[in-house]
Amino acid sequence: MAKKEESVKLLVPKKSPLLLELNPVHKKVPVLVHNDKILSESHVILEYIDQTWSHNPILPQDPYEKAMARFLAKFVDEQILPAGFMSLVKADKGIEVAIEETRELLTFLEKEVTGKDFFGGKTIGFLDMVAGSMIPFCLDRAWECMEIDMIPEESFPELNRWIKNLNEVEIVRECIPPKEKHIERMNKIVERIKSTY
Ligand SMILES: N[C@@H](CCC(=O)N[C@@H](CS)C(=O)NCC(=O)O)C(=O)O
Repeated sequence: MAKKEESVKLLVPKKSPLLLELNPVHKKVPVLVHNDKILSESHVILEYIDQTWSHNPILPQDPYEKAMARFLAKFVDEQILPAGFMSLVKADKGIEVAIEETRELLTFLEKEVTGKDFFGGKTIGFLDMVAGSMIPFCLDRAWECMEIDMIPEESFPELNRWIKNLNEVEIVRECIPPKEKHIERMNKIVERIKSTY
């Protein structure tokens, strides 16, 4: 993807001094360092990659589809993530209500991926990266810790097919932490959040 003389570094470690230096505003990963240029915030990083390596686009080319991919990525971050994680862990309104609310939000994604291999069409794109990293490979592992089958096959056949397709992509498999280890880590995060509220 990158030319030989270019230098690209994607930081994944936790709050190291380097992370604090590179992302003093949010102090969060991911951070992209490309030829000494520093960028944080995952959507911003993906947009930058899309523009920089434009022969290999991540966002759809059609303006409406591009706007919709951005809209749905924002929806995943701003609505599904807090509903699916924080509200279940806090469960102020009761866990069953929080689960139903989360499932209601997931039905929007179920419709969007219907009949497609990926949100991006035949190959993974911007929304697959955002929703994929957040839903099957993050939230679903936290739900598993809580013994919740949030995306049952019978209610979400299309999302399940999409998750299966994602798991078959080699580069995705290479980036995803081993399930058991990841669930162990998510368990600690769930416990930490629960004890904070
Ligand atoms: N809006 C940010 C969120 C980044 C984020 O929440 N990163 C988490 C890891 S997935 C993190 O660094 N958490 C450490 C912390 O909050 O202390 C993005 O999309 O990049």
